[in-house]
Amino acid sequence: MESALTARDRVGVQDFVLLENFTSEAAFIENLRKRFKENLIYTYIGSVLVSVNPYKELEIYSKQNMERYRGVSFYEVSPHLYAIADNSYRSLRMERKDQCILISGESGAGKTEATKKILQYYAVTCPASQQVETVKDRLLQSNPVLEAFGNAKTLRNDNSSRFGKYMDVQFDYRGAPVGGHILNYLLEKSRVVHQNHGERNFHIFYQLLEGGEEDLLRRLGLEKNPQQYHYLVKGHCARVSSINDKNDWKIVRRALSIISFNDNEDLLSIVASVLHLGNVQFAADEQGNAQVTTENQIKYLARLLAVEGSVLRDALIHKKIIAKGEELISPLNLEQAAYARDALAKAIYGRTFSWLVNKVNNTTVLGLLDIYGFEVFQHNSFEQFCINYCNEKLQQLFIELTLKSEQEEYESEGIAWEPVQYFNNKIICDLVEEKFKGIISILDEECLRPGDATDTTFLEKLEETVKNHPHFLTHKLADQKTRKSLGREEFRLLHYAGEVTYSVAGKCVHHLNSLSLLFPSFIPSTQFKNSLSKLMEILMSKEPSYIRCMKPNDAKQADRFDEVLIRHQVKYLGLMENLRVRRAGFAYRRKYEVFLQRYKSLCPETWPTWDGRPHDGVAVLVKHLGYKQEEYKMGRTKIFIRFPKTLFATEDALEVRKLLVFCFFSEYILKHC
Ligand code: AD9
Ligand code: MG
Repeated sequence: MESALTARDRVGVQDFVLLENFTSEAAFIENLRKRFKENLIYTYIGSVLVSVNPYKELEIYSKQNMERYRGVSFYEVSPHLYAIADNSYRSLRMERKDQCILISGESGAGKTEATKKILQYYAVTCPASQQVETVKDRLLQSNPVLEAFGNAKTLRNDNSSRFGKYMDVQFDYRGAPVGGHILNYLLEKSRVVHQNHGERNFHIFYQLLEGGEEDLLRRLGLEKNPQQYHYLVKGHCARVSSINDKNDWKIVRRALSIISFNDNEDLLSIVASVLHLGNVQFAADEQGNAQVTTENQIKYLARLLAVEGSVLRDALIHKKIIAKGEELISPLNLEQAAYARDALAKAIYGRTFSWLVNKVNNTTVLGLLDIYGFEVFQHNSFEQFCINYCNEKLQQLFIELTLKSEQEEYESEGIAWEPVQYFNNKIICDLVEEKFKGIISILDEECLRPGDATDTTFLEKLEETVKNHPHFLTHKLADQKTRKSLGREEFRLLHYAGEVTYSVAGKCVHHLNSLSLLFPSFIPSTQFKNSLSKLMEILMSKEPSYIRCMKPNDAKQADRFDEVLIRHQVKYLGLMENLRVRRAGFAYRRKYEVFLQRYKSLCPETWPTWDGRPHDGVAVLVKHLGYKQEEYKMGRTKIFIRFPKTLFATEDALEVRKLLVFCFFSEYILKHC
């Protein structure tokens, strides 16, 4: 039998708070590495679960394994998503408090997989009935549909979520799921018309072309070959070895029918119309005005979208301006017409996606949040800005709630709290969202200003307003050395996770301007800010659990642990900070009942049973074990132990005792049988 001590050497500790050298990042990473090598991808920091993507199928998600976690105390079993899921579910039922599970991490770290596995856990372990079966089905089946329309292959992840998702699951008084609700955040619509090299458009387009039955494709006027469609060839990788579009199509079709879409074909008509729209071409007439040259596409579009062809054609090559209360129609040049076409394609797709989410919802709490991870590309535009701002907000929530709950626990247990120093990223959130002087305010103001607003005026305004901010930099504001790394149409933000340089060229102001012309009520950045702040309100009202996902390498490979990449994530997920807060007081805490149950065999007075209050039993037990005054504190319902080594000694004693009992029985058997 392996002793507790050697097992710890080999597989590390299952809770970082038990690390002797808890301030050392190297020790932290070493612990992760050991566990990763043994396929132990989950580790705790107190009640926070840290997960490292294994990039291979592990045998830990079976029904039997789910049963192991059902109703079992957090620390009795090895760390797992299921423990978090089960713990939230139990708190929901016992304490009648809404719960939420926040899943964060960078692109490809495993957030979506974690969400799906948690949903599966609930589907299998929660009580069932006919109605519940329907709800479960709908919840589970909404996933492939939303992934088909909202996920795409990117350089970082072959199945990258290009929208944020917050999912509520409602349980009845018996603890059975009776409803669900999904909120979606900012779909990356620019992908509909453009993809970077090595990336794809949303999965649904390829699935439809690869898997769609012949007569369906004929009705939609589509050819099987993705190369025929301008919107599908920008990234030069229509086919990806890890993705089976044909198979996925079957899954999506089935899922669509389970969530009872009778109007499947309408939905697919819209998908097809986006592809046709992408193939609409223009040529300039003598005046330089754009004319449509692809009549065939207009014909299909008219049919699929049920509009008049001539109206659509006119709309694509003209713009409407309202000046001094009068409506003016003026022609577009080639570039403008192409821009309008793409804007229309994005808008159609974006609205279809929202419609789809609504449809899934119309059929209500434990929330699951799976949002896009922090992103840094070579070229970062408005969308990366929104995504990173969202992550910044989640980090802020994490810091506030972790500290808050730590503090509250000490208070409720009657134990003195000493404040901890930590980096609060509120300063960066303010820089983005403050009224009048935040980046979003300035951006919107510039967008709404008619006529002369440009990317440059936006940048100048930004420089003027936030010039002395320690987390903001532009070419003009930078010192000699840094200046070289910044273009004139860029600004840099120092996020909690690291520096990101954003481009304003042609993206920000221009992009927003034309969109707000198409949909006057649509001001994306403020809208995004408002929906985020609503989300934060929802999350604040619930009791949070956290899953922090990490990716071990950029090659999407199993068994590769890239230390540099891991270190970066440890840093920007704020894990060391989290550990420090957790260890600032007591490394380990357990309810008296749980502690007594586990260790009662170590003391003759508590073994085999203790008849008094668990609190008193633990007091007798730790006295017997020789705990010193400064090593622990007795709270109202829990014992708090300050140093890991105290606990290790107790654990080792338990191992030795098990060994003794085992020897005793062996001897007994040998003698008597
Ligand atoms: V993004 O921000 O949406 O781009 P996610 O959602 O964090 O990202 P995702 O869950 O999609 O990442 O995981 C990426 C890939 O890693 C999956 O497609 C799986 O192939 C792989 N993965 C992730 N988690 C697990 C796991 N627990 N077991 C096995 C996994 N493979
Ligand atoms: Mg995802």
